[in-house]
Amino acid sequence: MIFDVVTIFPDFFRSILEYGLLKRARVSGQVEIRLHDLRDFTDDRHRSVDDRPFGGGPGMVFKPEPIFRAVEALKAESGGAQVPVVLLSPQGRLLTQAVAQEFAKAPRLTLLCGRYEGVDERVAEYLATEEISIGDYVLSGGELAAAVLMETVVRLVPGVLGNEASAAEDSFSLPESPLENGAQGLLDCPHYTRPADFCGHKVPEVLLSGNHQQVRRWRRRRALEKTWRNRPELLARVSLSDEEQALLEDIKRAACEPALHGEKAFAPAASGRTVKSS
Ligand code: 9WO
Repeated sequence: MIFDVVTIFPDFFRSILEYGLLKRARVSGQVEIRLHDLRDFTDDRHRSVDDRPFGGGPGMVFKPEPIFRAVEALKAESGGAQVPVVLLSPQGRLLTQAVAQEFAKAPRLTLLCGRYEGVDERVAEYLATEEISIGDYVLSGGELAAAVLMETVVRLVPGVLGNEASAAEDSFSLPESPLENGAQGLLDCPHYTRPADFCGHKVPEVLLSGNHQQVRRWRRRRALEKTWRNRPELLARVSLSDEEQALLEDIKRAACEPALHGEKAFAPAASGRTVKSS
């Protein structure tokens, strides 16, 4: 997969390309990330990419010509293939795991990063095929958003994660481990490692018990609880098994009666409810 990033700060990306997944994906040749300096597509002596906004107001706006010229140059290079052109902007559609999965199918992706007070709207209207936001907050430019998009998409490119790639996409991710939030699932459950007692803060006993059925139930419960507390809107979009429904009811009840249950207590399965073996 090839990413073409158009930016006035290509050096901004150098360090993130040298670490972890993005580095490995590049070194193994599965992903190529090309950085293009927008100023190389200007035609004036000052290499200016911005101009004053029509209608007045503070600041400067990216003018259309250099961005159009940059994308035209990339199109010519890719021989007329239909390449998605993504403008990173807080006015865009929200980036989710589902959107990332769509992007991961493309052999090539062009990312446009704005700066200053904004980008001439004709870029969004006539050049970009998509306008994408990574969240409801304002950044100083599209570069961090482009980096976020690349990392989440590259993880989904087949082969990049090795064995994990299939695991993450397989339907098996539902029964055993909660789906990642963006994949329309639940938030992840808490994780622990040694020491079992850190300054008196103990790892939940069930995780040390070796009882895999109990561990599975506890993780499910804590994933449901985190989701209910922090992202309740996600619960509306996910279909819960009977066991999960019961766990959720119990979580809500426990939250209303913290003295009886203990807010973070683990309720054992001895409730007389049917426990599915799946
Ligand atoms: C600022 C602002 C303030 C109040 C109401 C709306 C607003 N929109 C903006 C805005 O679009 N600022 C941009 C900041 C101007 C171009 C550079 N900036 C930016 C942010 N580029 N890309 C992002 C961004 C943020 C989140 N997800 C993707 C891209």
